[in-house]
Amino acid sequence: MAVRAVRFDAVTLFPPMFEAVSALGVSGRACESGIWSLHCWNPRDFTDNPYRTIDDRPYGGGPGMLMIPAPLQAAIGAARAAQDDAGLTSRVIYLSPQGKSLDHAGVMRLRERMQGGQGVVLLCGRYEGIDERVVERHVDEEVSIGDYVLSGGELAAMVLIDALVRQLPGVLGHDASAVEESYAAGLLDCPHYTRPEEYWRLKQSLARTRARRPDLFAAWCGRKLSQEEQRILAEVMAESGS
Ligand code: 4FV
Repeated sequence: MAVRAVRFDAVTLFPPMFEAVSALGVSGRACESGIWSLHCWNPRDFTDNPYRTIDDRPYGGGPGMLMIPAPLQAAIGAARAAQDDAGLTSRVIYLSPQGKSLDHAGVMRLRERMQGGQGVVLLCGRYEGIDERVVERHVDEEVSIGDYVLSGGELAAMVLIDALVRQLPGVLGHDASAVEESYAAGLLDCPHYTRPEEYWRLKQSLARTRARRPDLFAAWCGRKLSQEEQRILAEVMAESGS
């Protein structure tokens, strides 16, 4: 059964920000290979005034500015229509501190939905947020990535995309690593080590000493060696053919 490519549509004033996940690294490669796709819709492209206004002061006063409904509703509508054209249903997720905390289980639930033919529209606020009427009329779910306030929802949207795309078949070198990762088994991941640096240094000096000063090498080998030293010595012997 062909695995359906998952599709995200982001409503954002800053489409270039999303290149961090769509054009770089593991998620970028997966996007280029068609495992997932991203389309961006800028509310400024849906304004009907020469100033391309997309914000206004909060009704009843208060600090900062809010994103006004009309450009947002039009951009959401365009994203939903595009997903419908692609044969997908749509789920509109608003990234906000008032949302449900994103966790591994939430990522996996959303992955199931998307592999089952649901597109996700990621609504990214800026300023103090968006007019609540847009939330009431167009948002299916509010999601938060943490109890702090960002300058915009874009980073949160990319966190969600990255966490989900890593769980898609064929994205990570070997799907095993997705399973081994933290949380997949409900546990934190075990510590991982690359070979410690001093390992390299010892190996290099052993090989050089053996080559240039077999006397010193013999003396060193005659000492009480640790497990690690014995292992490194064996490697040096093996690699330089003894
Ligand atoms: C946020 C969060 C977040 C709030 C106002 C965007 C900002 C601005 N989104 N998890 N924490 N959003 O701080 O998701 O519009």
